[in-house]
Amino acid sequence: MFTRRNFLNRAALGSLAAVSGVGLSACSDAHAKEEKPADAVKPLAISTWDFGTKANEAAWAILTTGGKALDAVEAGVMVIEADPLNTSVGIGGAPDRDGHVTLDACIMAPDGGCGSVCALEHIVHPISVARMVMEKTPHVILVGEGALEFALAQGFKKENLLTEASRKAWEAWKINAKYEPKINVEVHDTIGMLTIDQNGDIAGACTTSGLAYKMRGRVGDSPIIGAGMFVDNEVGGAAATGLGEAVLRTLGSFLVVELMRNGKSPQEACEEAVARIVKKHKNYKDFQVGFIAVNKQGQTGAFSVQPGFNYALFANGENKVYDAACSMTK
Ligand code: SD4
Repeated sequence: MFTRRNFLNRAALGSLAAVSGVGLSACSDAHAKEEKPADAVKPLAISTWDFGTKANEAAWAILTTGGKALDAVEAGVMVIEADPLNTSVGIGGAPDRDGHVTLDACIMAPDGGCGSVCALEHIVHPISVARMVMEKTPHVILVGEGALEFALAQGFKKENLLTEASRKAWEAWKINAKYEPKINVEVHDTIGMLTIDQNGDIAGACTTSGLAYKMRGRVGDSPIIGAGMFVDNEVGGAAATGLGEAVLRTLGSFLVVELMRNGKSPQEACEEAVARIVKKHKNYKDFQVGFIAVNKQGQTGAFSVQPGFNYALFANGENKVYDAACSMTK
């Protein structure tokens, strides 16, 4: 069982391993591959991080009763958006350095339709606004005030997303006001999710409050179609978590899907995308990026730069957390 505490401990171990040059077994062997259920299953839900199990449960309820991948993926990530204790998604998300909680989200349907909101404030469920951008406008992305106006016009309620706990943490951060993204800890916990329904159709979603104490107006990879998430229903889907700037520079999720289109397995594709990021970033040891992927056959993959990334897979009726293999073992 991978609890949050375990996970943070693993992250700490990972840093130790990095310093001492000792590799972590969870990282150097493909632990996940050995324990994962057999491939080619549907329906299926896969989400970034251990809290993804809760999202998977909500998605599973829809998928197993004949629901669509798109409805399942939206319902899944909404569970995490509504959790005030999760400090990196939806309500309770860490604010920017000026104290505004600004949310990024995108969604993609099996027919290639997609919608996104960037830097949306005051709305608990940016993923649902992104879906409405897809379904009710001729556009793909709405940002900031325009996205808020659209959401309010669609009947979403304006709410305060800065919880007391997040406000206190921000006040404490302001004392030194250092912006130092840390590997794996709460500042890096987006939910990216992919679902396959009983028809074999694939949908994806990604939602986050972005990097804690980011500059006002900063948008990460998560709401950018192809960066934080991408689905091609003929091939598969991918989603990213971690330092958005590194994912944006390589258009990571699109890259994973294109690699699968060209014959790589989801696991190989995630590994290659991480290798690209490592190659293009001299400072790769200072940040985390992780990918999850699924292909049309229901095979899954996950890989990250650093130790400590895990993901939740609901397949064959079992909802479990797996450690992802990773690039850095020293
Ligand atoms: C971002 N990718 O805004 C997001 C943050 C994240 O896990 O994924 N954290 O850069």
